[in-house]
Amino acid sequence: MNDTTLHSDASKGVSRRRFITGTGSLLGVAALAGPTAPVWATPRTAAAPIGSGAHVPVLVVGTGYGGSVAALRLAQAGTDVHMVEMGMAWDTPGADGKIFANTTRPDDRSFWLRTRTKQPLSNFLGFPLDRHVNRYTGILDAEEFAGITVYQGRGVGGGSLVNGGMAVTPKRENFAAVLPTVNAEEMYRTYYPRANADLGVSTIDPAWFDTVDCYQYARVGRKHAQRAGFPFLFVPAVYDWDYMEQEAAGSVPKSALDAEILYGNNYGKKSLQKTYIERIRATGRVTITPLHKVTRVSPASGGGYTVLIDQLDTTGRTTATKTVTADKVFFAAGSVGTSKLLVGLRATGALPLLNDEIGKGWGDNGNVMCGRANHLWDPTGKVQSSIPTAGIDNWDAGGAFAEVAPLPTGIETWASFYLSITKNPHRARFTWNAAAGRAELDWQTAWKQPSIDAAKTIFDRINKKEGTIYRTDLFGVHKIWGDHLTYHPLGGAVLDKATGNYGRLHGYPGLYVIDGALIPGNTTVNPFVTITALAERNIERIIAADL
Ligand code: FAE
Repeated sequence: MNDTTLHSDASKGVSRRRFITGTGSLLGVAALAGPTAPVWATPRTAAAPIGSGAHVPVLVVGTGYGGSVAALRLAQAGTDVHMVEMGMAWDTPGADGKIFANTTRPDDRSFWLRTRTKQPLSNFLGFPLDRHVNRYTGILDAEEFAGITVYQGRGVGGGSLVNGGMAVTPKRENFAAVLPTVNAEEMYRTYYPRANADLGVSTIDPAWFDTVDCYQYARVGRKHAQRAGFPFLFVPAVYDWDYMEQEAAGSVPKSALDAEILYGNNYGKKSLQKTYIERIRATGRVTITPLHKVTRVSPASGGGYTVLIDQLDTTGRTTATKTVTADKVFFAAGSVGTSKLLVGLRATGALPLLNDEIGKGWGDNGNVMCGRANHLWDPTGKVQSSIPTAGIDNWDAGGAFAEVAPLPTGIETWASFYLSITKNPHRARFTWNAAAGRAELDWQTAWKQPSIDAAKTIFDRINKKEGTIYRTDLFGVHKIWGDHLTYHPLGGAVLDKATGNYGRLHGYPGLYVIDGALIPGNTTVNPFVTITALAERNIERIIAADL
């Protein structure tokens, strides 16, 4: 089915407005309603939030993948660690009984300090989907820079709270191009297996995949890929598949099968809260302070570092500023968070010896999205699991790896939807704007063209083979490509350039980068397994040599 037939369907009784409202919408068609009353509880704070004047052996900035690996291994090695996280704890159900909001019904919990949602899929059938929300320290940050919106998770668990859980190890032959100074043999023998095991990565049972309604969309994606001659693969994930089978059987509360993804997942996904952070808590050596944002790190007169931390309330207002000292500081604020902090600290004189590589080498992992309009005889299913399991690999021939993504609207859309990771050569740089007092990124929207070209090597061929066309209603009016965003920010403090070969920042013993900022802009696949594996490699060396 193409757009024309969709519209003519609408004219045959299902009005366009009713059709859209019926979608419920991933797509936030709740947009048609006004703001909802708050449905969440006051977030808990840490049992013992960090206090002004405290001295800690190790302070970790951020609680995503890099930060969680560092904290766990340091604690296991006998070091006390304090983790500081600007987002909320996400451990308290709201009045609706759920910790996290549903993707189809965004509320104040959904976005970081916005008064209007900014959903990645901004439109459906030409209707804009965004809606008013109250400003709140919600879970998904849509951070806007000049040429790109960068989506990031906010809260204890970082991006693991909001991501699709696709846990992909890059092909070994591609790894050398990503991180040429890292010993690939060691990574594939030790650190990738460790990361996969400790993240709880596994692959769907292919027999179940072949029969269950909620993966019809992925089976259609497989059929189209294979008929066009592309290699299809199952993509591993961090979801509890037994739980999903029970969801499908109707015996447990639904999560993946209730369209939960972008704003958190209430049950089956193994976010860091259920893996690394659970083990971190079990060590008894780590304190986690949410709703606290690190703003400055500078050498302390008696050795170590002075760290300034703003305590935030849930409107994002600073309610106190704390000063602590730490012997060692790990920057794990994510590619954007770490890069912004470091360029600011260098420019404002807090850490003037940081080198000229700080802020450079930032990329979007070549992310670009698109939808295809299928024929009427190729439905993709009303109920779609929010956890993708299928990929189309055309990296070697066309520079694109596409995931067959869900469009869990609750009604049949006849749409196939894809997020492609592509070989995009462009790299941007963070710089400090002294007048505005903030870091800026010089990415240009036009730099997505190589990504579009790469994605077209897959989807032009599939469309030709199937006699189908691209959807033009998902990212605006008559706009095919979702080329304004990324889910996968990488780089800004690149390994062996801004840091040594294990993440030590030049000029400042005891300061480390241990997150996605180390990776130079692209991983050839979804990034969190590589971020975790690299952090495992680096922290092992740092513990052995520096502690
Ligand atoms: P990250 O997980 O972003 O953690 C950084 C933490 O630091 C965050 O919790 C911040 O709130 C916190 N922070 C930042 N600044 C400060 C500060 N100044 N003070 C205190 N705290 C601070 O970093 N990747 C995949 O591999 N597979 C997927 O399926 C996938 N899907 C995605 C879907 C979405 C919608 C999004 C947004 C991302 C997705 N990703 C996916 C990307 C993945 O989540 C991301 O690469 C990692 O989370 C990055 O890990 P880091 O440890 O670098």
